[in-house]
Amino acid sequence: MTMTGLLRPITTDEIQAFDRDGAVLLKGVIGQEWVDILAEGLEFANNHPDGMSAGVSEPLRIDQFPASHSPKLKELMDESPIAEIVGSILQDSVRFYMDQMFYKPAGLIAPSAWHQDTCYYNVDGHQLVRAWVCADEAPRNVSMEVIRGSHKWNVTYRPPVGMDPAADPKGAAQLEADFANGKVLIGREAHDHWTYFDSFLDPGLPVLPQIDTQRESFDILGWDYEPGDVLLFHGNILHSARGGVELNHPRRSHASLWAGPDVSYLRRRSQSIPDPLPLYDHTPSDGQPLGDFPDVFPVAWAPGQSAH
Ligand SMILES: O=C(O)CCC(=O)C(=O)O
Repeated sequence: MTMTGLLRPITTDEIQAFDRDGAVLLKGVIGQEWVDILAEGLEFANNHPDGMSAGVSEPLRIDQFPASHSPKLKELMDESPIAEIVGSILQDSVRFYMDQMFYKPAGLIAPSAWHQDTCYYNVDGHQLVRAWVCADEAPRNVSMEVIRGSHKWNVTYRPPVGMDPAADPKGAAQLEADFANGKVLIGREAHDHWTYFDSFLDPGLPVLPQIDTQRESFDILGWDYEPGDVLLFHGNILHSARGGVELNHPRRSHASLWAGPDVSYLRRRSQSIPDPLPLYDHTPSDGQPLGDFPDVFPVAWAPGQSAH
């Protein structure tokens, strides 16, 4: 089958909206064959849980790095126009960092809690972009929401995951010592077995605001999403997915994280998701650009590069 490239150019208005608001919904940019590949790839990942699958058979299933074992998701990451779309918004070259699956079965759709993405990972920079695609229609009441402009608040909130240090003070003290001694807090073995609660939450970071109980205090942006659209949002933006409504079909989404040239490695005390596996063969220092590891993070798209 001939696969289509980007269906239409990304407009100046869309580039400006992403910069200003921290998120933009790009309507009708990828073809139906990519939506079919996405659906197939998500079904494969859902049916083949691995050590990085959280919430198997539950209303919110989240997998880390699913493209590493789901061939169709790998094809989506390597061959679809998503890298070009992200690069076109940044107007710069982009490297793939990691991906996740959020699989919500038909029935009562689970919400996804408000959070920022960057604080989970050992990366830092302004050119961090999330590309969110869904294999199913997702009206606003089950799709993503963001706090407009929060990508520029210059604050890193505490990820809402991790064990409470009070539950295991000795373990927590060991972790603080390991961090002070320069250890990477989550090792390569986490790729075989991992949960959101293996690490200790980081009391040094501010707690997330209570957004859902004070929605009118925030400038919340949301969209009706249709397959073929790509939602881009900034790595530092506060975002969530609404839920609590019944659907007669699943809501299956895939989110990939992409990095422009200003993104560098930063060992974070709040890290709760392992580094990409091949990065463990290196010993990156804080501030080192991801571009220093081209074997791990090759350039996926650069301006002027011919489209797939
Ligand atoms: O799809 C969802 O429900 C949540 C996605 C999300 O929070 C993310 O991509 O960071």
